[in-house]
Amino acid sequence: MATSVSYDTRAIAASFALLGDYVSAEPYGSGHINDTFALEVSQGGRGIRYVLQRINHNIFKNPDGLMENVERVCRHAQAKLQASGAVDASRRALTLVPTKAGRGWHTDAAGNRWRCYVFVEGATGHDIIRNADQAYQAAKAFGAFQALVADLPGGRLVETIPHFHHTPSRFANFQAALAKDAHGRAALAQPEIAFALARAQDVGVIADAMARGEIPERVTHNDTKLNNVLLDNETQEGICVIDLDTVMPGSALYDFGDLVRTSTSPAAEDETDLSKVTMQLPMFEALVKGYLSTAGGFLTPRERALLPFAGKLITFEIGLRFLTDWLEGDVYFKIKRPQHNLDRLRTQFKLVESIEAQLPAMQALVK
Ligand code: ADP
Ligand code: GN1
Ligand code: MG
Repeated sequence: MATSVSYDTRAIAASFALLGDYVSAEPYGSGHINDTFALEVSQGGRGIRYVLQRINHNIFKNPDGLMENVERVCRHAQAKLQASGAVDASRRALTLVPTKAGRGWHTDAAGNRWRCYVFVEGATGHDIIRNADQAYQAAKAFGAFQALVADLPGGRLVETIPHFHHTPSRFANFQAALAKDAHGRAALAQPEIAFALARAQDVGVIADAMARGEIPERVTHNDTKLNNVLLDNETQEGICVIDLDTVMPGSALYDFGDLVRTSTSPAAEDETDLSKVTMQLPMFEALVKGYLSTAGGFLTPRERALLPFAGKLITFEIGLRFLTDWLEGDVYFKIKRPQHNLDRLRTQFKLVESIEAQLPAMQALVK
């Protein structure tokens, strides 16, 4: 849903233990879910930036559980970085700024949950992949993230959104939205609906194998799109994995798959010229190399074998979610134009087709 609400960011910023004077807070980034601001405070006359974020509680029904997860992961990451003697630890993992009351988040009078992070300067979250080195670096960073949280103490993380990557449930949601067609929009997406229905046999491949115990449950990120890892502007190193809202139990395959979805095509997620949408094999190769350089030590043979298919499945799943949101009247993802979700779902399905055509080559590469 498009948001036009304005917030008293000065008052909200005042709740956090910031040692400086409020200068400004500008909307920042291109995330589809939360409201993110680049907050600037002046400290002794020097501008220092933070990220101030409103958690979308329409989507995250348990924001307290979500923030517990985020706090645990940040604490664990920082402890490991400190132990390894990293010099720039505050750029290598997210650091929460506590509130003046010593909490990890602030609740405003309207019930909105806010958090504040140290701003990772000198790094960028890219919406579109530019070269194979970026793909390598992004995949390496997400693999390292999975390795980092593999020994997270304190028990199972809260499931911030249950069944988040249970593709059969996503398919069932799509079928229900189609049956309702509450906004009379199905007529505008007939080829895409047929495309989706024709792939029903794919949806259970990973979820069913997990249920049978053939694929392990791990702590995973679950939203590994390219712009959720910041690449260092100088070195291109994947310096910091961000957007920890969906870190929870899941499959490593969906994490790798979302990198294929977002880092192999030279087109934007909402590109309207579909001729630009294609899975580029050299980018896939770089993703495999980068990912295996950090995750290769713990992946099972079955997980390795399914890496190419995972790229197809999650691209299909996210396409289904855009299609469902289109049918339901744009209630989930932020949109900037009337047919935004329709444009997004078309790029996803075009990419699924491109992956399908190249699956044998992708499988040969992984072998
Ligand atoms: P969403 O869930 O809406 O995608 P994100 O947590 O991904 O929200 O944040 C949105 C954008 O804000 C990111 O894509 C990134 O560009 C930027 N961002 C988030 N956290 C930081 C940070 N600590 N430092 C610098 N930029 C950040
Ligand atoms: C959302 O929050 P953001 O923009 O990083 C969504 C992901 C989708 C993605 C599609 C919590 O990610 O699941 O894959 O959009 N996040 C949530 O671009 O639903
Ligand atoms: Mg994001």
